[in-house]
Amino acid sequence: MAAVLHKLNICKSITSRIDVRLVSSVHCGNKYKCKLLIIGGGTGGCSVAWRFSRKLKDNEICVIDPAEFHYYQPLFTMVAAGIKPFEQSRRPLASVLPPTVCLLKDYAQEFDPCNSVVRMKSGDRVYYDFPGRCYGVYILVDTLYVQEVYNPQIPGLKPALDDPCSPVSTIYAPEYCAKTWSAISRMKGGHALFTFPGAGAKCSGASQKIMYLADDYYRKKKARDLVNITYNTGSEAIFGVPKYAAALNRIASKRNIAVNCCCELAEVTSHHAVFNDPSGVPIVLPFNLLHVTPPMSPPPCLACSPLAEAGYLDVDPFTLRHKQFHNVYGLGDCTNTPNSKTAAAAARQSYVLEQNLTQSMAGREPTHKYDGYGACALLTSYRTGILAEFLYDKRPCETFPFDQSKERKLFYYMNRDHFPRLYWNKAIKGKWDGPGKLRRFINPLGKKK
Ligand code: UQ1
Repeated sequence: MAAVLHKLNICKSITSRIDVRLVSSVHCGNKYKCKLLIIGGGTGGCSVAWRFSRKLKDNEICVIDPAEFHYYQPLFTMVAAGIKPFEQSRRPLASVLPPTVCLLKDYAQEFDPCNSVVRMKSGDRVYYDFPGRCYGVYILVDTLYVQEVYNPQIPGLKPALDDPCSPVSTIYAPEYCAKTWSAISRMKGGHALFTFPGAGAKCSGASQKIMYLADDYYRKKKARDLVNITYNTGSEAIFGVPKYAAALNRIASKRNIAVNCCCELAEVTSHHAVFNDPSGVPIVLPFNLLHVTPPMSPPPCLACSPLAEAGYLDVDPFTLRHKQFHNVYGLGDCTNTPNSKTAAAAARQSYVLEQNLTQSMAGREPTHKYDGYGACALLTSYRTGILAEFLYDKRPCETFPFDQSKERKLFYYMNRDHFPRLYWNKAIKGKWDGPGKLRRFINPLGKKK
């Protein structure tokens, strides 16, 4: 038994209770059973683990995730702008999960939803079913991985990211965000290119934040005249919500930043980036600094499984229940819900999911509806920011009774100081249902901006 536990590197705080889960250990691997199986300890996974740790008995929840650390990803931009140290962006994964869950440090490899079992890389299996009881079992998958890091698609990009001397970096992976700061602070002049893909990426706000901060950095250094800044996005607009797109276009033009839409990064060479225009014609641009938002996708084990539709976990966009397998729910980055993939979205989804899953566990139909809420606090300089909040239909849904698309100092400080605290203390602990209550309190009449 000790050897088995050692092999799995199970969270130490729960090892005394693990024998409840380990139902057999045979030559083809160990078998575990649980009531709630969570795949991925991201924002959604941790939040749901905490929410159900208050409802289920000890040892009824299993989390599969091989990661050593949990990252607060919005902080990567601040690391890349020299505002915060990298260490503040992460905590050991085991420390941000409830002590009563069983953390299996392994990779989910094969989903078999017909038999309610997930096989892991080690060959061990987790059955999310207790025979003879009717509450069934639920899994959530919570991850969106940066393709270029694990499965390079853009020729030349991965070697450039890995070359410590190249000025190519990304804030979308912990490995490279500190490199962004050294590339920005080292560049003395020339072309600074920032990219965003047409499909398959988290919120586009982060890719712009770092650009506005770089712009401000060069202004402060009195070097802005020596730098050309360009934002090339494969999307049709700078931001998905028209109200904020208009504001961001104004900010970009005021700062002398060129914005090109429908311009997709196709290749990286040592001093040039190749883009495809809408008709597929290559455009070759020189760069002295290249910040890339690599295309992202759910991991292949999910994409190739019966749970996926076009690569993503196929859930109802409102109830978050799987369309076919009703004992499966999903939230976070891996689902095919058409919301912006942000921490704020996952936090709100975790509330809806908790309500619906609780109803399912009681044998009732889920009735709560996720409205697509997402938020992005966009730093626009070292003193200002805007706060985008919106729903599925691209309709703004602002918390404050004033226009949040205007640059304000308040949003800079909230992003720098308040949101990290909200995240670590409330959101991942399943104690934050979104800003709805706050909105009703400070803007009771729902005044339109
Ligand atoms: C939010 O709810 C959230 O989730 C925890 C974030 O991630 C840290 C955010 O960045 C934002 C902006 C929100 C929305 C919260 C308020 C108070 C408007």
